[in-house]
Amino acid sequence: WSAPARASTGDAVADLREAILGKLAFVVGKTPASARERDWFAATALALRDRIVEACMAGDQAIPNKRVYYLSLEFLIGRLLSDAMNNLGLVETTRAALRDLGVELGTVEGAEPDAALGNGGLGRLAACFMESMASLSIPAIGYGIRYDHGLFRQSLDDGWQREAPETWLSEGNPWEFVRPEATYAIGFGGSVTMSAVSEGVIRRHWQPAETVLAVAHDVPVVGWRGRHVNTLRLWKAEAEAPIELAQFNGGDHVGAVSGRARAEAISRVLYPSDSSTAGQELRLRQEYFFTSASLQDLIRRHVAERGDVRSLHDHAAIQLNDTHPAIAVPELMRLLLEEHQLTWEDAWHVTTNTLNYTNHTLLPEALETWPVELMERLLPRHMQIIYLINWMHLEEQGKHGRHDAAHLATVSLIDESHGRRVRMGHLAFHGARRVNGVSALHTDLMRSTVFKDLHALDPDKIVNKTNGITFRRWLHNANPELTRLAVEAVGERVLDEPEALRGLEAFAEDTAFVKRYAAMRRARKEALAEIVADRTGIDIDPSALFDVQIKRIHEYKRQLLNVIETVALYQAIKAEPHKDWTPRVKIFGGKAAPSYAQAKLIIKLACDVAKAVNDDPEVAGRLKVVFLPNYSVSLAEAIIPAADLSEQISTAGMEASGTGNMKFALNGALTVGTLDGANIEIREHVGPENIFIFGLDAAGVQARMAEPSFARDAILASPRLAAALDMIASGRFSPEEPNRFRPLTDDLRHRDQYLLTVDFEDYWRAQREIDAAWTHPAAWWRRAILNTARMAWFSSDRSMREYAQEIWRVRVA
Ligand code: DL6
Repeated sequence: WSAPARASTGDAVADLREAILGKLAFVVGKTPASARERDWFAATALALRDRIVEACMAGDQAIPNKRVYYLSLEFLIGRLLSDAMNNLGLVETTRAALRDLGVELGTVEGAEPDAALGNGGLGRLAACFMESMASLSIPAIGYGIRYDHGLFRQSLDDGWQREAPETWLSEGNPWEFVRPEATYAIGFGGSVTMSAVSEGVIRRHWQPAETVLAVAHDVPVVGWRGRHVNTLRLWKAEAEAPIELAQFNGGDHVGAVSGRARAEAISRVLYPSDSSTAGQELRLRQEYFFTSASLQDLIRRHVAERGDVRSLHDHAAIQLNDTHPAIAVPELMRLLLEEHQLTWEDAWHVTTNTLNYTNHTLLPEALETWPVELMERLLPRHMQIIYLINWMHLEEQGKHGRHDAAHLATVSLIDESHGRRVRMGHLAFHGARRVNGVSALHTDLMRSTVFKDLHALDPDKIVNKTNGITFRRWLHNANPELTRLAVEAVGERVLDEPEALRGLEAFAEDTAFVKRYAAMRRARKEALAEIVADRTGIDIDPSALFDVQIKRIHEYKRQLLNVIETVALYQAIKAEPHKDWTPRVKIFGGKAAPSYAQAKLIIKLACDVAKAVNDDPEVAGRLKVVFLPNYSVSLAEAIIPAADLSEQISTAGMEASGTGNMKFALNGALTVGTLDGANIEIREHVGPENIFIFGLDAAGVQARMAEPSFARDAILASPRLAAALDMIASGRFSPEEPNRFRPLTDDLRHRDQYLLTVDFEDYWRAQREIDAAWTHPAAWWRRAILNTARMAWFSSDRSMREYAQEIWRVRVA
């Protein structure tokens, strides 16, 4: 959808056309006749980047009173062309300019590689927040890593996930500006020496053994209607000495560049882990590398603008996106103490009034801890600072009469229970002014579980900030047809004020509107069917119910529950082939961490079930199963507007928030979900009659887990579940390797950590309720429209306003 801010006048089109041609000739070095789609993309992006720079320079050049610095190891930004065109109000102008040149905008958009600099929710949230901050004119800089290779490319080899490197930078990145003047030295290893400054005052100096350079690469982020432009500054690692010439001249050609390879390895690849710790030394190097570069950069800016580093907290709010940048606590202390000679008290005051921390998971396996031995080796000065912070923290407990060893062990920044490890969550918590969870339930669980004791010491520190999504990307760009409908129904202000979507409620039973809404969905389903046929060879019927689960593959997200329900449905259809079954297409997509064997086996099971079901003529026209390979942001943009049903079925208490759930509901898919994460708030907003909730809630999960034989009891109580498990375990879907799926079925029978067996029957019930609801189109569409109408609160503009007011204390225009 193109914002009407700039009309697509002949002049505007001609200007842009000339600008694109100029870039094509003088930057890309091609003629229109020789240009490939990718060249047209580069030329168009460069022409639009000029417009963004113009918008930036036309904007307020005054030094803002306070800036937000968003530190994130991941920014899952996807493609940027449609964002830029949309926010500049230049979609139609660009389309017309390219058409004049004989080029289709769609093919140019398709030639942009996804910048997959993130794994999933956490990274995509950072991207949405950057866009919202620019749209709200909140002065902000995002800091991250410019990975040469983003999240791996997934292919399916007979249903087995294969990983290949992703190469988004292979032809350069037209959006970025390299800023060699913003280069910082980042140290590793070495030793700490002491020197007496005056009597009783000792200064410590870190002498790193190794230094790597961080070089800034800036990507402009333009806000809605081009009103404000922020920067995403991504650091690339470079060696101080690109080559050891003497070594090279001595004949050691490979050894001469090995230092360079070691330095550059830091920004080479995104770690593909999600909701589990990476636990590698290189990962800690990445974390420290980008955190240190970002802190040095923002301090340099602050000192240049304000002179005195002591006022940093008045003019800077730093948000730590999860614990990945938690090393910021000792690093900011070190910089203030050693580079700026602050006293410990002053440095601690500035640090704890500047830093804030967002927690994104309570799963124990995902909470970062680093071995003390590794920290001492890689960051010896930081480890000393952490010891001192911890000593003062524990002393403080004593002053409040808390001497008991058990209490001190739980609040300590060092976990001594299995080897000595630094608890990065505790470190971030202690060094932050505010700590937030990402949905109401998640924040409550933070207070009552992982951070219970720290919370008791400082009850105002934890606040909730429920996640959001940018509607510019997830409604306007991803679903221009629905956006157009909304504009026609409730007016153009819906583009600026998501609350205006509520006006759609009045149309939920308007036959003409409903017809157009349904036609919109049908068109998107036809488009998705083409993609599915193209990528998998499977034909799906757009008139069937499209039931979609797209997200990282993880046991707690319970794709396996969905696959087992598919098997049970398959058996039920075969048992009663003449019954009037609601035709369904089950669509799966998502990547498994390369080392996560169980998750990869779930993908294989989904693919094997798909093969058996799709080949069985007895269920033809009732059930189809698809696993779409290489799930990505741009694939999500194609899938979400085509979905009728959104699967949000994690074990209650385990999904911190979810944001896919919001994208689907905004686009009018009905949710089948548990009372987990933001599903609970979605239910409050869309109304319980417009969402299908099933299963245990978080308290129920905890209670049930305590029962020793819950899985066996649940399987005994559900012949349907038992039969589905037996069918999988029997090798029916893997005749060439009958025991292939035993690791999955055995785990469910004996452990079932995520309570699939317990929730299965209620999930089955909810699914049959959905089957029945699908047979009443008017009521279905009413619910769908009410979902779209009531999702305004989940705009990331709302999230960002709340952060600005309650965490950062930054004024929003
Ligand atoms: O807050 C963004 C996103 C949530 O919506 C998901 O529920 C949550 O799983 C995800 N967390 C992670 C955790 N990774 N680490 N660390 O990605 O955050």
